[in-house]
Amino acid sequence: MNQKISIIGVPMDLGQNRRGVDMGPSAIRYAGIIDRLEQLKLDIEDLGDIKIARPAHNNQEKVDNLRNLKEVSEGSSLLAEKVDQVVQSGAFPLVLGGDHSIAMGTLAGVAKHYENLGVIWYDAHGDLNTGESSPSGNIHGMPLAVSLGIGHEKLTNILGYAPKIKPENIVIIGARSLDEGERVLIKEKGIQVFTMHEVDKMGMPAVMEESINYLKGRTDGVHLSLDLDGLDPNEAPGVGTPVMGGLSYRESHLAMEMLAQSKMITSAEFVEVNPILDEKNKTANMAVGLMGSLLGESLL
Ligand code: 4U7
Ligand code: MN
Ligand code: MN
Ligand code: MN
Repeated sequence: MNQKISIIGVPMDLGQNRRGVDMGPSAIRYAGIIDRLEQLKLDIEDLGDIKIARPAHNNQEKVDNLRNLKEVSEGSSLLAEKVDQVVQSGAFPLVLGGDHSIAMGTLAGVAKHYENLGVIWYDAHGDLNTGESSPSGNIHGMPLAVSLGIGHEKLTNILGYAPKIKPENIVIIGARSLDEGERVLIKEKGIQVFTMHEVDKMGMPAVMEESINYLKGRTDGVHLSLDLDGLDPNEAPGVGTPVMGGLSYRESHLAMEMLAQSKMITSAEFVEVNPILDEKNKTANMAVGLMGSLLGESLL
């Protein structure tokens, strides 16, 4: 039987304050994700987009330094329910963002089904802030902390349970912009991080090999959360929070192929594609290339 892949779009842009990332799912579909995956003899089902609120108040409302708390929490809850159904049905959820706040919803829906869900967080950032530690109040900088049960109850309690994941089951890859509170949390919780320093020193093959071996022994499923800003902005300019000195497309492509070979990935999301800031849909095209590799494209 062919693996069934269920695609879910999440046009969410309320987890940060640059408009346009809500068009990410459209841009990725336009870049040909469905055809690309159908060529891999996978059974593809597009479930369309989750309905996201469009507040009339210009998105600046903050509660406890959490911008658009209500809308972000509601959007992620709807996503969580959908992802939960997809995993329950035996399909592989492939979530298209939208800003990275949606990872709280994806993880809520997935983690229910595993004792020890592993997470690969491929990102320039740690996304480990809370309302207290965040310099911006943007919830897209918080989903990994939220999934550890750290943060506002409206976020940590999505689907009625917390925490979703354990710190020892996380690997962050590509980090190069960490806030003070995030560094403290990483040390305190013993989270594995391969910053750009380690990637440069060890090379991507060794980073991926170590990450895969680390997660293999301790997890019963692994979610890939890939923020396109993990890539270098020269190659992937269509992101809201670019940080120079990032991962190349080729390194990322290799990383995806190694994950495909490991057969350990059980769900994935590709987030933060912002077509308004992009050049000719380059970043969405890159996302599609990476998804193809992750799902087995270049393997014989
Ligand atoms: B993304 C930031 F301060 N850390 O919290 C913050 F640098 O999902 C950026 O990784 C967060 O794109 C970036 O606002 C969130 C900032
Ligand atoms: Mn990021
Ligand atoms: Mn992120
Ligand atoms: Mn970003």
